[in-house]
Amino acid sequence: MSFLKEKLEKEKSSIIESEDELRYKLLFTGLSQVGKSSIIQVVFEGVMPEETSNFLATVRFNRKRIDFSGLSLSVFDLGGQLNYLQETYSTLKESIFSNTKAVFFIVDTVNTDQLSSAREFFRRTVENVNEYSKGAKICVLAHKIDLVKEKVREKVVSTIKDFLELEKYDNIEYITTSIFDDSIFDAVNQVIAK
Ligand SMILES: Nc1nc2c(ncn2[C@@H]2O[C@H](COP(=O)(O)OP(=O)(O)OP(=O)(O)O)[C@@H](O)[C@H]2O)c(=O)[nH]1
Ligand SMILES: [Mg+2]
Repeated sequence: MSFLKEKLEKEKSSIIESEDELRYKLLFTGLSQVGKSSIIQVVFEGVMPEETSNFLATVRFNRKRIDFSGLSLSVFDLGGQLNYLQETYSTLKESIFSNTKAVFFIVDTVNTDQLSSAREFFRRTVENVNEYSKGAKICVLAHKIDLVKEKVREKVVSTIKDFLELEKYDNIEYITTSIFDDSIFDAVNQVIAK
């Protein structure tokens, strides 16, 4: 076996450890800076929303074991920079997407200039879920809604929905969220409670 292949195999088995198979696996994905790490730390780790403003970009991905609401969770936070997503959506996709119970795909409601890239990764997210964790819940979060003026919120939210072509898919939840109010807690609870 070549050195690289061996390294990859080792990495794959370390992503799926036996203890994790018993945990409820949640995946947070989406482009860089959309708020994935902030959501995880605010909802599961008691970090104050204001404390997230200087977070560094996630390198590759992070996995955390968290006990929350009586559930033992395995929470995967995928780094959204393109070089990391390219890796997690290709060589690592089976390990990343297998055994997943719910996937949150986060979209920024303010920086909408990268929506075509978001659509591509959303499409691949659905594809990977269907291939490796059929039946897992998929929830799109139209996030950072606090930054969008009330009178244009509806329009922005429906533009994102159209852009991701959500009408093409069945059973995908679409929720508007912010870490600055209860909406993010409600969204996560709603998805994992079902
Ligand atoms: N206004 C506002 N800002 C938010 C919200 N959620 C996250 N942010 C900010 O968005 C920025 C990026 O957040 P991160 O959580 O690091 O983004 P990420 O998706 O993990 O980025 P990568 O690790 O590069 O993939 C931070 O400055 C956060 O404070 C929100 O609901 N509202
Ligand atoms: Mg991050």
